[in-house]
Amino acid sequence: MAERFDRIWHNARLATVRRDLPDLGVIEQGVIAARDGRIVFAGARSDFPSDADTAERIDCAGRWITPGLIDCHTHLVFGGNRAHEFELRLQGASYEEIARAGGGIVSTVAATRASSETDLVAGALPRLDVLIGEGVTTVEIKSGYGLNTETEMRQLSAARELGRNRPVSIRTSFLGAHALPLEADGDKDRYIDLVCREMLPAVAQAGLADAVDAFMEGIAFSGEQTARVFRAAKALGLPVKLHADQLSNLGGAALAAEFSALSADHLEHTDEAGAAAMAQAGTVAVLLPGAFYFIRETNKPPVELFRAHGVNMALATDCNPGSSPLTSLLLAMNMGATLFRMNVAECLAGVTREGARALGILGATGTLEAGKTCDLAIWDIERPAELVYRMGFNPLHQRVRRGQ
Ligand code: DI6
Ligand code: FE
Repeated sequence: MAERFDRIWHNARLATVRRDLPDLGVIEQGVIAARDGRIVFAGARSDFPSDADTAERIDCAGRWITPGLIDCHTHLVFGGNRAHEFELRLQGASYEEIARAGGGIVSTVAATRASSETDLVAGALPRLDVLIGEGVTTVEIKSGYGLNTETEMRQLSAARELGRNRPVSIRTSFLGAHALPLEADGDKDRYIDLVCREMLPAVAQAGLADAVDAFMEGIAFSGEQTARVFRAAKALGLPVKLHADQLSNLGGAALAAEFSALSADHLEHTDEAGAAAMAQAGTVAVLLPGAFYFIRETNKPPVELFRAHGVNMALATDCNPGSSPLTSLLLAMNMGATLFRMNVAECLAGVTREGARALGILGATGTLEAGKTCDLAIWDIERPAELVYRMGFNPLHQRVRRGQ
């Protein structure tokens, strides 16, 4: 009997981004077939069963299909904005100086605490819609602007609600250890106690977090404090990730690797030992060129060391009000290439396969292959390099999520 499909996309060029194929795993004359929201065939037309019984056939007229894009590091849900702080920075203040003077993250915390869940969802939707408009089908969203149990949970709950409001998969990370709230009175250890003993168990109990993140930095938390958060996360069965070596090298990459973190993110100041440890642990390097650009960082992440050691690299927007008010993954790819010298295949894998790996969901999404969720981006381009090359131009023809 002929095989049955709900829908096929034919006359397409596929960038499958499969690891086992060279470069981007390109298949000219490609076909994708879906059933029940999953890919059941992604390959050459010549291998596709000619007697297939298909309910709907979509002629792609030679367009390119990539996996739906994945933004694996965002702080999309927050109150207010920090345009005023941007003005101060234009007058000469640095990102770190503003943070130390009580601006920065804690000012967004005040605005977030004053926002209802409805406000938070309404504020994030326009940002999410811009990402979706570029073919994004999965977005990671962190908490970290509540810094108390109630507001952290409200932020995460708003993130989950976004996934019910729009056809997009949301993955959440609890980032209670993002900054020290004012009421902690400078006592970081006591605040970390609160994170580990109260906030994290409550978040885990409510099923609001898929992973646990922390900000290890001079203006945030030490390696010892980060390790306490990670031990508490592991005890609850949650995977970890880390904002590591962004402004200075405190050994964040190595610490993340020690805890088998899914990813270590930023990494502008990571050294060779850190890169080697990440390779050994299979920890993905999530590079965030929007933050590098916006705070005018001069140290680049050691992309060549990552290549030499075989560390997988992802790219994300880091969308947040302070260091990266960026809602374009396409522009993040362009910046990954121009600022960090990543090549086209690395940039495209960075927002698909490696983004999925950084979220621990590579088994379900991130490449075009049978068995995965049918999340696709269909592009009006002549070659994949166009996705990386242009600035401020969106060639998306259509986005498909779960086969729809
Ligand atoms: N690193 C960042 O770049 C963001 N958080 C972090 O840990 C910045 C967050 C902000 O400035 O609001
Ligand atoms: Fe971040």
